[in-house]
Amino acid sequence: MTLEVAVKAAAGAPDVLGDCPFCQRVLLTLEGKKVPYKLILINLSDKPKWFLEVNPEGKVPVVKFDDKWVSDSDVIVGILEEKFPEPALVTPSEFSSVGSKVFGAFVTFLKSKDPSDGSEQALLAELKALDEHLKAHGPYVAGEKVTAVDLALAPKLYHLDVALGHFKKWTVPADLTHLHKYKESLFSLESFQKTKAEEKYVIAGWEPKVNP
Ligand SMILES: N[C@@H](CCC(=O)N[C@@H](CS)C(=O)NCC(=O)O)C(=O)O
Repeated sequence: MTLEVAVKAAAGAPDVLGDCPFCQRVLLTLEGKKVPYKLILINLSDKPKWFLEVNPEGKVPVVKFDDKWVSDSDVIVGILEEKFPEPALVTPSEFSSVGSKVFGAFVTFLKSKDPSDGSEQALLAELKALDEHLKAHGPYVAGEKVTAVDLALAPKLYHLDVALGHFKKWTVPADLTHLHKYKESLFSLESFQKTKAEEKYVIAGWEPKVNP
C-alpha cells in the first residue's frame, strides 16, 4: 500500500520538495518505518482546489489514510505508529517534550530586529538545556536509538542552522558539543538527506517572515 502524502513545494519552484519541517518530520517517519509513499507537492502560494476541499485549513502535511485526508504532523505520526508499529519509533513519555521550545525560540530570535530583547539568550538557554540532556542521556534524546522526538527536532535544527547562518551570521556555540554531534548524526542519516529541502529553499521560505 502506497500512502499519498501532500507536502510543501519549494518557494518559487513548485516541482521541487520544499522546506516545511513538519512535512519532513512525516517523511522521516515514513522512511524510518519503510512505508512506501507518493509525494504530492503543494504550492502554498497557489493551493489547488482539491487540496482546500479535503483540507480547508490549507496546511501541509496531509496524508491519505483509508480514503480520508488527515492533517497535522502530530496526528499523522501517531497514526503511522499505530498502523506500522515496526520498527517502533515511540519516544518514552518522560523524554517526549525535550527540545520542544527550541523552534519557537529560534523563530523569535530570527525575526527579532532588537539585539537587546533577550531573544538570543532565550534561544541559547533552550539549546544549552538540550545539550545537557544529550550529555546525560544521549547520543539521541532517548538514548542509543533514534525516536520520534529526534525526527521532529532534526528538521527544526536544520532550519535553525541554515536560517540563522544566512540572516544573522549566527551559529550554535562550539562548546555545545553534544548538540553539535547530535545534529551531525541526524543530518547525515540517509533518510534526512533524501527528505531535506535545499538550503536556498529554506532561506527563500524564511525571507518574507524575516523581512516582511
Ligand atoms: N501543526 C501543524 C503545522 C503545519 C504547518 O504550519 N505547515 C505550514 C508549512 S511549514 C503550512 O502549511 N502553512 C500554510 C500556509 O503557509 O499557507 C503540523 O504539525 O503539521
